[in-house]
Amino acid sequence: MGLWYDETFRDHMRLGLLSKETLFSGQSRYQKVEVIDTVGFGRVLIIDDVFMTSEFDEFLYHEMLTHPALTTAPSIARVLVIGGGDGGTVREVLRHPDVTECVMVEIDEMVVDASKQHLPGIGTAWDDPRLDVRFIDGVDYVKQSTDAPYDVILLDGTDPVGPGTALFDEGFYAGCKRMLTADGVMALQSEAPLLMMDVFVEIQQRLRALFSEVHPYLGGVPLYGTGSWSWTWCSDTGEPLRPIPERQAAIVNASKAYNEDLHQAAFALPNYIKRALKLPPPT
Ligand code: SPD
Repeated sequence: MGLWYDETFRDHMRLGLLSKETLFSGQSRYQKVEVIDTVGFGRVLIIDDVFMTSEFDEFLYHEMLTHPALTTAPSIARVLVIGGGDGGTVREVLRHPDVTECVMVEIDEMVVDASKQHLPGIGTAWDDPRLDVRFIDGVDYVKQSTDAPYDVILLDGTDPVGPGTALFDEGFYAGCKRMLTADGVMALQSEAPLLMMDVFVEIQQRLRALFSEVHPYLGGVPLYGTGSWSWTWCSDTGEPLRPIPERQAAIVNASKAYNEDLHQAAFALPNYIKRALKLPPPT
């Protein structure tokens, strides 16, 4: 009989996974990093007691963080990923043949090392020559870097608690915008609207202060509290519902979740979210 491993959400709700074995447990200078093998979700990466990704449902998260942005940005030659130490997001980015360079900025080398060793099915693109992994602080990078701006930026961080908080503040988002081309697209994970409405709305407000186009979109990720997850598409030009058909065609057949219909449907918002964001009511 295994042990139950629980994540507690907002002190009133838990998600428990039956664990077979702990494969890795370490404390980096930033956070506690664990990989467990579970009965139902396969191997699971846990950071500071929060479920980050699982072999069972990671595609639902990584495909939806990546492809709405990479199928709509005018150019996708240069892509920056901040966070994403398990490798799932860069794997999806590098499926796009038009990407020539993908820089991944991850603060914690232990997350990448543990993922390479114990989650090889998630990070399948580590050896892609287009990938440049840098173990530096993403906050400093976007505020200080003299690198050329990127066509697409993807933010794949943890939750806004502890060290992850810095990846949700205005200064960080402004730094990301500084590192984005004028017609570039940024997409980020923006938490569970139902469970974390206050956080979700605050993220939208901060992004709206910087970008003229800010569009949250939704999908299911069973590993995360309530299973209902959001990401947000931001840009100063264009809009998210006009994907480039050739870009979609290049990836849809081998995607587990993402397709043309899901792209459109994901941006449809339920009334409780429209009201919270003061968007026009449904007609
Ligand atoms: N509540 C957990 C949210 C985690 C979001 N990031 C996951 C990283 C997967 N690459």
